[in-house]
Amino acid sequence: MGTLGAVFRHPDDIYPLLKLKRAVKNAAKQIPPEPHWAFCYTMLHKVSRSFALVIQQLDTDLRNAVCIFYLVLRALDTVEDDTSIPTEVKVPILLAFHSHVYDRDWHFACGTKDYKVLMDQFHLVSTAFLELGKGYQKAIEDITQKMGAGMAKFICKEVETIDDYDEYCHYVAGLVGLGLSKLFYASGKEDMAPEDLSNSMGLFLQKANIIRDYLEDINEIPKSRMFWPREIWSKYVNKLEDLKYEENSVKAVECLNDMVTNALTHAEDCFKYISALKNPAIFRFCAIPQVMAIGTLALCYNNIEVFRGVVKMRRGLTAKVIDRTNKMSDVYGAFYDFSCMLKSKINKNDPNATKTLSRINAIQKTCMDSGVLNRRKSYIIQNGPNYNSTMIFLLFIILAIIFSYLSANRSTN
Ligand code: IN0
Repeated sequence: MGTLGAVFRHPDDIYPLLKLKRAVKNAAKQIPPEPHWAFCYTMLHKVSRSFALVIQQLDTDLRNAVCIFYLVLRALDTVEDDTSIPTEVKVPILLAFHSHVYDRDWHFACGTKDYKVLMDQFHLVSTAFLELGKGYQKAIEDITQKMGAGMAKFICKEVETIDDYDEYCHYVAGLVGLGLSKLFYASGKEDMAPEDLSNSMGLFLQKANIIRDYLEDINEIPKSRMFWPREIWSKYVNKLEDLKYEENSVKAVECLNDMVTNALTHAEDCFKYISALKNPAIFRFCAIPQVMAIGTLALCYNNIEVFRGVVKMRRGLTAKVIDRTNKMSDVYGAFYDFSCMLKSKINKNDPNATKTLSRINAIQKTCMDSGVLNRRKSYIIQNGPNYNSTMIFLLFIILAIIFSYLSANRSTN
């Protein structure tokens, strides 16, 4: 279904989509004048479209630190992801990456498209990094060192057990949570969050990504990337790649549901982390990706399309999440809605149905016990368009025609 089709099916996406478009346009105008900062913010917008907007809403000092942290991590990721770099070249780079950020002359060409530009111009990221406060620099260096070492460890090691899976996700995402908590603390705006909660924030996001990206990762050329743990997939197939073949559809969906059930264990730590945040901009920055993650898990659950193509939340729904995630009641509301959607897809014959149901019930209980689940606009997709919203959509079209007619007349007079 194309973008226009999606908009017709969900006319109430229009307003948040327009708002998001306007925010993207405004953000483009706010790019700083200094060439190294201009490069960093332009790059940030290229590699993470909607997330960059949320970063942009943080106060200047912290915003610069998060922007650089994000780009350093993306660069490290580009080295890890580039399957054409031989292991004996890759490992030393990963291990020393934390010191390269201090070196304006360091350079390593790899990656493709925007990531190639990021790597080619990495000296501009280093220049900006060196202008950050020492507390921010130390936090970024420390996390980059630990993450590089963790990535190097997993270059030659497969994700066998669920413990390995949690360990790998800790290196590539849990540490990001720890690093961000350090940056928030260094900004003086937040208390230091407990390490286990910061870790869970990253694990919840990364597990949703790993589930969603199965096909892209398995089809990676020249070599598949495999992050689903053998301990889970071996209950269903002999080889991880077998999940993508049509004859294994039933087993594939059961395995997928097992993976989603595993990811759900982190949701409650995420509530604890987010509910302790005090600064509204930091709150949105942390809460929006988590709401997107539960939305992605709900969309992927029991969905064979994960093994056939790209399963992504529609742009309009992303725009709604960005527009509506402002306080804790919005987070509980969104988690409640998306877990209802997931719950409605549980098939009692699924081998993990009971476990999934009990995790969803626990999440819903926390949302209800919060006492703040209020009357709100639901995220759950209705069958067929909402006619109230259709009327608004039609009215909008009529107003747009009148408006363009009036402005055309004004310019001819
Ligand atoms: C992130 C995380 C992120 C944000 C806020 C709090 C976090 C706490 C712990 C761990 C990570 C946290 O969010 C981004 C979101 C993102 O980039 N979204 C993309 C969409 C997409 O599909 O890629 C976008 O374009 O909008 C995130 O996914 N990661 C990330 C990386 C660096 C930083 Cl500083 C924060 C990546 C990952 C691997 C999940 C940690």
